[in-house]
Amino acid sequence: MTKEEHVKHLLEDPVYAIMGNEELCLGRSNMDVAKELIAAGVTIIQYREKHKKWRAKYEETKAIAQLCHDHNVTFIMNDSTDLAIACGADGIHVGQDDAPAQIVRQLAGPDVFIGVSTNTIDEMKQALADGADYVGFGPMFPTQSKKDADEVVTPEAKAYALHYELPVVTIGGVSLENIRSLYDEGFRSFAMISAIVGQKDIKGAVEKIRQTLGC
Ligand code: TZP
Ligand code: MG
Repeated sequence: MTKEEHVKHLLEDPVYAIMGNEELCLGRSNMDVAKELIAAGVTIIQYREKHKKWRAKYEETKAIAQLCHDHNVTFIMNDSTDLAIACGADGIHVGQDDAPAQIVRQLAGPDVFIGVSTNTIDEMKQALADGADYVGFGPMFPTQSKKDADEVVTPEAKAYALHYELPVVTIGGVSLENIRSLYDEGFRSFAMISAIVGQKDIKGAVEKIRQTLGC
């Protein structure tokens, strides 16, 4: 798929699923979770695995990336540019402590789809200047899934995000109960861990989210 097609997934599909760290996935293996996400019709998957070593991540993401490609699903690697290149990921998602987007671009080339985690207006401005393709923005609500999460975003940052130049993927504490409120505020893309892979019935969870959003 081209980068434009990945952007299209982000613009047209509100559901952005983040997987990895088995304790966040009810102990299921990453491959099993990836299969369930694809069966649920998810079109964007980010692999965010903080516990395993490089080689183990490489072995499993080679297979998961291939599965995603076979199903036209955008596969994004969290944190690690070298792993993304090695496994053939479509995209790379970096945080404020990872390689800056412009370095990721130098290393991975013009076609790779790059996301940057942001919490403030300055971070959104910098992500744009660095050549990111989208930003993650949050936490929108308190979250249990990331121990060192930033403070919940300010109303000023939220207002800025709603008129920002790049696609904005909201993240952090997004749930079936509150997702509609974010949608009604104008947000259109939602990255979730606990609301999707933390649910026993992944397919059912995705369906309910889509119903709640009416798309
Ligand atoms: N980055 C900011 S908040 C967060 C990440 C990875 C955790 C999101 O998990 P959940 O369970 O959807 O709140
Ligand atoms: Mg990171």
